[in-house]
Amino acid sequence: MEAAKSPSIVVLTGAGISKESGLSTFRDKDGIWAKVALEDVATPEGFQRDPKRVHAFYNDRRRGLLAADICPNAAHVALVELEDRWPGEVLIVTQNIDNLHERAGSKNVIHMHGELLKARCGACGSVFDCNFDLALELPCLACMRAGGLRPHVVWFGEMPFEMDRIYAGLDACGLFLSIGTSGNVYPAAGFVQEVRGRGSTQTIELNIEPSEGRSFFEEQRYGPATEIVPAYVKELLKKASA
Ligand code: BV8
Repeated sequence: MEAAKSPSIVVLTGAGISKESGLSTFRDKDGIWAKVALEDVATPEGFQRDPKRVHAFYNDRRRGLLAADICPNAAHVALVELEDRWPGEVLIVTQNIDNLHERAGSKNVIHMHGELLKARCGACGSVFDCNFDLALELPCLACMRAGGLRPHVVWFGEMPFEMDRIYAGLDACGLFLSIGTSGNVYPAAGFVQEVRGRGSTQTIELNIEPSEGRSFFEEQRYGPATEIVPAYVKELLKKASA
């Protein structure tokens, strides 16, 4: 069935879209998981075992994200143009905990793995902006209790955020775009199979190299995100205005 002229689009992004902004990926050879074991810093058990170490891991990444030289790149900007000019809805589902999509100007963004610049209190559940180092002895800004603050991110074994809204978006979309993800982490890595099962959704992978899920995509384009994403968005918008 010919896809609708301007179907709704779901864009899944991973660490690869932020690489050329200067942020590390996870599974590249110089990536985060080459330097630290995910079990120690990205699981509830790791936090239970050594909260100081986990806070240090995220404080270091938060300071890195807030550094003056870290800013959105041409791939983030191209997705803003797509959101602004595409006649149908564009939903960005990001696995990233950086804020580069928002800083580029994207409005319709779901952070399924949480946000580095937010903190959550384990005692009262409050979530608040956080651009400072977290520590166990810091009191929660809402309940004033100390000892319960953690980064507002989803660790392995925890439920990603807004899954209902994500699956609704996948159900309705006519185009599923995956950008800069290795396709190793579920449930995000399974989204392409979700949409393939529906039969009427086009699927394309834009990455610097084939991902684990390459065979599930009808189309693949390889190259740096700052080159292939703007080119692909330009093509899409040209087709929509034809
Ligand atoms: C959950 C924390 C229950 C924050 C992260 C099957 C079904 C369901 C669950 C599982 C399952 N099998 C296994 C599981 C459990 C587990 C899992 O997937 N384990 C893996 C290791 C096998 N999943 C979970 O625990 C998840 N929770 O399942 O809850 C549930 C069950 C069913 C349905 C719903 C819920 C929770 C997962 C979240 C974990 N937290 N991060 C943080 O510290 O950041 S995940 C971590 O990996 C990152 O945060 C990142 O979000 C994620 C994915 O990594 P990528 O973004 O893909 O990055 P990566 O480095 O791997 O790849 C980068 C890519 O970019 C590469 O391909 C590279 O080539 C490319 N690239 C590089 N440079 C460029 C480029 N591309 C373009 N241009 C460039 N310049």
